[in-house]
Amino acid sequence: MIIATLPLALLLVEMMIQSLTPSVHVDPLLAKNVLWWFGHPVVYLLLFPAVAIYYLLVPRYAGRQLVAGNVIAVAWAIAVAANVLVWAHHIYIDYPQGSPQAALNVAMQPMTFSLTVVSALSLYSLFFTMYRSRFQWNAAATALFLGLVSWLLSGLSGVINATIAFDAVVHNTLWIVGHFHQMALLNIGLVIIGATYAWLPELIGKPLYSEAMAKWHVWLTFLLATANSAVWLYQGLLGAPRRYAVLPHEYDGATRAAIPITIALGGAQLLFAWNIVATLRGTGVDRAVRLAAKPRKRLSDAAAEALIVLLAIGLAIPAGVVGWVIGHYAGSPRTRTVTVSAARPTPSTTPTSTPSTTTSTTPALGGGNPAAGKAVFTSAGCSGCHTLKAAGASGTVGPNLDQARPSLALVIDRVTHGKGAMPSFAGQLSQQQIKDLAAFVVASR
Ligand code: HEC
Ligand SMILES: [Cu+2]
Repeated sequence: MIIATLPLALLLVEMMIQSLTPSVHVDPLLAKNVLWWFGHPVVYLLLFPAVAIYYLLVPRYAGRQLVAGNVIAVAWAIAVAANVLVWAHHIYIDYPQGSPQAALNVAMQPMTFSLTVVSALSLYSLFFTMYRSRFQWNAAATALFLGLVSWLLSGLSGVINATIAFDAVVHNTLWIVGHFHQMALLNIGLVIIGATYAWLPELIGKPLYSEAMAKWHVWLTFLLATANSAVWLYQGLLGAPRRYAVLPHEYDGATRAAIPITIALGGAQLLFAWNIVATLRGTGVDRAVRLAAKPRKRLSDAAAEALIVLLAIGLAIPAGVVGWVIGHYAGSPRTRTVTVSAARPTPSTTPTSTPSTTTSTTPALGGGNPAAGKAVFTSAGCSGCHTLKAAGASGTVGPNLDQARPSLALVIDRVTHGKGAMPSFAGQLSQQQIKDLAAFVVASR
């Protein structure tokens, strides 16, 4: 952690100096390499303690020794060293022409794949430690098991991310957000939850308030957070960009469906808070005594808890479906109108066919106003992904528009329909705004 922090702090200081003295120059590509050289091990620092907890608790609940423990120990020792050598898989898409970065990035692919072997071996040994054991399915053990399942699921989306060809499609989209939330929240998060249920009672010498409540919490967290990540993965594959406060509207349907899921996920954490507070206060002791005296009461307690949770799910799922339906159908008619009429602008040859509503429109630019287009270019967020000198834009996600020199028709088509990582703006921009944009891009070259 300390090793990683110092160079990052240095980078920050350099950037502060740069902002005050523009003549000082921090090479952006070097800065990104430095950030991830130290940043990737920081990501792994989250994983290592979680892995250690698996190795401590899974054998305990399985009642037997870890399968292939020695092999795993050697594998992780190698992984600790090797994980420093995969930093550039975070900047796969950054390779300016003529720089050695492209070759470096390609080399990161096999390096990254080799690291997944260690994770795969770990999952193999942990699952086989549980397999055919008398596994004790209490809340802590369930959390660990579901954490392992999540490690497997998010590991799979990690393996495909490790190829440059696939990353070119999902780079800077919500797919990435879905992937790392599943890894961090569900693998590492469930381990923390499991460890709390396992060790808190031992630490304070009081029983857990409610094992049943803990199990509900663990299952709900797993199911809801998995669904939540799935929505991000899905939106990402459709091209929804990440780091947007407001997404292009075509993604609204899925976002609305995610809202009740997220709220229910937050609500499920109340079960955790309640259980922990009650455990700390020692309510579990009284409860254990009471339950021992009246064994029948236990059933109704568990049933009441279950009823509350079922009610929450029962409300959340229909709300999600309704949200999705509203979101899905609300935006669609507008999208289609734009599509049809914007599809065939024929610049320069047919000045009469262009509607001249604005005085400053030029027929050669398909009825668009370049000055208005410039403002749209900035406000619609094109600058985040594209380089275009005339707009002062230096994004690197999509093609450099100064070099690509797209035709009027291509700009209108891409902005209207999107392609790959480029979102469609049809639901967000009017037909005239798209024409203005196209006029601006074409006039700027
Ligand atoms: C989230 C990032 C992103 C945003 C925002 C974005 N684009 Fe793109 N754009 C891309 C990507 C990626 C491509 C390449 C798509 C492909 O061909 O697969 C692209 C392609 C294009 C092309 C085609 C270039 C060529 O020569 O093939 C044009 C023109 C274009 N974008 C214009 C725009 C305009 C105008 C905006 C603003 C309304 C915009 N883009 C917003 C990512 C983006
Ligand atoms: Cu990494």
